[in-house]
Amino acid sequence: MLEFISLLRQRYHVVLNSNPHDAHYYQQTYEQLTLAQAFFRKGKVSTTLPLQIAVIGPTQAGKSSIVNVFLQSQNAGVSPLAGYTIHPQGFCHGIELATCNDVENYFAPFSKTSPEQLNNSRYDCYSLTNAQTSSSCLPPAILWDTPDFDSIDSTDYREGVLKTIALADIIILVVSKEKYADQAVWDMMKRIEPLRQPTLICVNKLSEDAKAVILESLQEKWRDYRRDVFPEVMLLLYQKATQSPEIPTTQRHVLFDLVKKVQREKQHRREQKLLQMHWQEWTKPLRAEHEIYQAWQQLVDETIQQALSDYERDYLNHPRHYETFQQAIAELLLLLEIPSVAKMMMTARKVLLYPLKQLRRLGRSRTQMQRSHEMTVLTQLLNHTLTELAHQLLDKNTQPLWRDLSEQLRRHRAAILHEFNQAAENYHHTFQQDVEHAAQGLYHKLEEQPMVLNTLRATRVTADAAVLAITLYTGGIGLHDLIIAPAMLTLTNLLTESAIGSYMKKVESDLKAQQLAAVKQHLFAQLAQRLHALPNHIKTETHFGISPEQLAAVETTFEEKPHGLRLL
Ligand SMILES: Nc1nc2c(ncn2[C@@H]2O[C@H](COP(=O)(O)OP(=O)(O)OP(=O)(O)O)[C@@H](O)[C@H]2O)c(=O)[nH]1
Ligand SMILES: [Mg+2]
Repeated sequence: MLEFISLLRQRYHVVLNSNPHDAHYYQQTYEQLTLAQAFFRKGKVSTTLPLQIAVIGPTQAGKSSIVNVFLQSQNAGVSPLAGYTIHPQGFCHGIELATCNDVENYFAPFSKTSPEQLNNSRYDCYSLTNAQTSSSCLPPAILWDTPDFDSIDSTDYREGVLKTIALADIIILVVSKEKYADQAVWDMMKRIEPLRQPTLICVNKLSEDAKAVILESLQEKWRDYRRDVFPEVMLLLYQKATQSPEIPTTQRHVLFDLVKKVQREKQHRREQKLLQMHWQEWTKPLRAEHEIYQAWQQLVDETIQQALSDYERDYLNHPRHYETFQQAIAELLLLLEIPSVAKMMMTARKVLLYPLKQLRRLGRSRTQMQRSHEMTVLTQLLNHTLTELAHQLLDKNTQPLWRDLSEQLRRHRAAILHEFNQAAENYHHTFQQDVEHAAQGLYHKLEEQPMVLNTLRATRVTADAAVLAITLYTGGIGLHDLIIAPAMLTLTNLLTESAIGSYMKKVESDLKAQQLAAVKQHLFAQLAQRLHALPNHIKTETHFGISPEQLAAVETTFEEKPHGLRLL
């Protein structure tokens, strides 16, 4: 799951940078994912970590001052300049720094540096040092001072804040009299609720008379944003002389009480809850993308289905355009080896010293060079399919992803045409074997009917048609000329009405079925595959590119379905 969250977060980051108009929405989710990623990372190391306490809050609330008060030291840098602390800074109190290696693993790829070396040229750094004090207000723990999360610049160093929050077992929220009601504060408190950290709210820089009002108002805010119990509050009066807050004597042990509420064993459960809460929202743009891809696949399939029916209508079942079976009859004529034709041709040309069967082979390559009507139909259908898809994409232009698809179709159009024509040539070439096979089938059937065979051989029209067939194979005429030649039409009628008439029909319909299957498999299925894969070429900066399979695979690992139903 951690891997998937990391991937998702990285994809949000990329998309965020290329979609300035939706930046706010993507930024929010990106930050939630930063928190979640960090929280899951904590889950991997939490058993070996010392207790972690994070002091968080808006800028100038007095976070660094409170860190110092709890440590009873001057470790944290305090300043009247807003946004003074910009890196997480941890202080080991009552524990050995040397035992904190897992903190380093947790923060990676952030670098650990000394507090002096932290500077605003790099935000992906933190420091971890020994507090060198022993405070009676603080249990053994790493106490973290954090940057603010509300100033304009804070988005630059937000990751460090979120990482520290996710690491914390206890949260100390520091607000001042001016800032306790700020939206940024409560958005953050709401965001971290699923982490279920015992919390202390410190209200700093208070005046005596404001105490009661602020406490009441805080309670109200908490109720508006959180569903858990209102936590312990520490009201800190504005200290004019020391310029630093003072912990009320009655609350010196408040952190020790909070330690008792830490339940690390519930980490895994909380991770699940966090997922459950946000999963649908985080993956919403992914699903929208998948829907578009699915619609694209469907559009491709429908358009190709239409092209196939057009192929049947415009070629296979077209009375004037369908040539393949006639070609089989031309082949048959050569197999008949009509003596009178052979004699006639022999005197006419030297080349015809060959037996007729060999002549057919000789002529084959020339026939293939001629463009058959079938090939013309197929090319037209492809052009029509691509144009139709382009139009449909233009209609859906509203969504960026559809625009990207449209662009890809435009870019790949020439290559697709080329590949298709190549495949069509191959198909046509290979299919000649089927044509030959059909002719041989007819010939063998005729052999079973010597009467018909002899009549055919002796008929004048057969000889005429055979001459035409030879002319076709030697490149003198095209297939279409052959089909419309009266001798051919008469011969075809003769065969249809002969004893092998019904067999002829069967051969013709079998040939068509084979042809349709071949065109479907070798041309249109390939085309569909090519078009289905078009989204893979879209630039990765503009879309998430996480496949439905990847998403489904990670969802199967949920112990509870994200919408709250228990898996049976
Ligand atoms: N007079 C007085 N000044 C205070 C008190 N608490 C904090 N301050 C001052 O408020 C200013 C900000 O305090 P910090 O502790 O640096 O605040 P912060 O929340 O860490 O601020 P950033 O790191 O900038 O986000 C400093 O100048 C402190 O001296 C107080 O009780 N009395
Ligand atoms: Mg500070």
